[in-house]
Amino acid sequence: MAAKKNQQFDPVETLHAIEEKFEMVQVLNEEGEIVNKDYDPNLSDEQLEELMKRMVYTRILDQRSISLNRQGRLGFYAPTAGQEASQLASHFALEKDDFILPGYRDVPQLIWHGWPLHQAFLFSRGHFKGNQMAEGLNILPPQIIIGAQFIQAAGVALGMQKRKKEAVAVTYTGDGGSSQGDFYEGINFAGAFRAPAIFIVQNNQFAISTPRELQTSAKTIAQKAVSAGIPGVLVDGMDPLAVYAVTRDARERAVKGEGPTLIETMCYRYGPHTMAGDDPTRYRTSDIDSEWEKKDPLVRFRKYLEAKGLWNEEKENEVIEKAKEEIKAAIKEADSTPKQKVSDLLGIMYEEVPFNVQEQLDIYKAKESK
Ligand SMILES: Cc1ncc(C[n+]2csc(CCOP(=O)(O)OP(=O)(O)O)c2C)c(N)n1
Ligand SMILES: [Mg+2]
Repeated sequence: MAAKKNQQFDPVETLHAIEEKFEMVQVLNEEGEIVNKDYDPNLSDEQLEELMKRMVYTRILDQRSISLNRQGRLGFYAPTAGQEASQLASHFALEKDDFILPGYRDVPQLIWHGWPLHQAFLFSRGHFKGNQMAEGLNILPPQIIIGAQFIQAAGVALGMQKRKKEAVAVTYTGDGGSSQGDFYEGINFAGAFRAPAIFIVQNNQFAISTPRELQTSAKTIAQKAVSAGIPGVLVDGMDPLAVYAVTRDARERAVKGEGPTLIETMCYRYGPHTMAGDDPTRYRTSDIDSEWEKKDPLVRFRKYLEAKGLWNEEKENEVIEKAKEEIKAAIKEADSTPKQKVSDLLGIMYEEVPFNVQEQLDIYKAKESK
């Protein structure tokens, strides 16, 4: 073997050494058994049951949203099945004062943070009322521009730091989002200021049809944290206990003033990218689908809770019925919301309406009153 140019430092070896360090954190295996006691967040029985309820509810919400979309009763919708642990167990580690900056697939976290379901439906329909958040509800509407929320999260976190709030800004994007410039700017800026932010990349293996392997040479997305000088964690995103544990740790560090964390949740979306005509069979095989279905977060958590005597069919059916009823009531409420007018859109943009917008507003109001 040829002598190395520099015996002190081998960049290729260093890269491999760093990459090897990013092992995936798992607490609950596919059989629903605890495999890493040290990382077990030791949730109470009530908490375990609550988290299961939220995951079951959200799976039903996803199924109903897909049907409602097919019936033409919803507009934009990005399916969530497969990502329940990644979404809901990370959210479960947060507090009400924490601020969420979601991507378009992150409706479930917003619902559990307090976004009324009928508003989520109005958002899907492009109705302005879907985007008007109640005072004290610390969320932004789902972001459509990939990765943009990472920069905003750095800003929100910095604001919290300046106001000495004991809270964090939490943002979500996908594996594709981590290829955007905004991703790097966001984590770097938050790192530089030690801002209390948690950056979550839900690596569901595809950015629409582009597989993860074609998006970056990096072995993991979590290791990108190293370039920003912040901690990065790779976690089994189909394992609710592991996702909860790493998010809670990240939150603890953030509120202690130790700065942001990047979390990569390894997961999968079972459905299409959105309901706007994507056909996953053109870029994924059914073998890959079934490999991931074996890792299903609901199945493994159900097994775990059943073994503890905390879950059964009756409880599951109760949640399903409740979800169906609430979804029905919410869609009714969305249906009874007056249709939006052009004057509504112009009227909500400014605290003090500029004269040129006022002119247009008057024209539209006159038209609409006819
Ligand atoms: C800046 C920007 N570029 C491109 C798009 C089009 N687009 C919408 S979703 C998407 C893929 C995103 O994939 P990923 O970040 O992995 O999230 P996932 O949909 O898998 O949850 C793209 C490229 C966009 N919305 N914004
Ligand atoms: Mg993706």
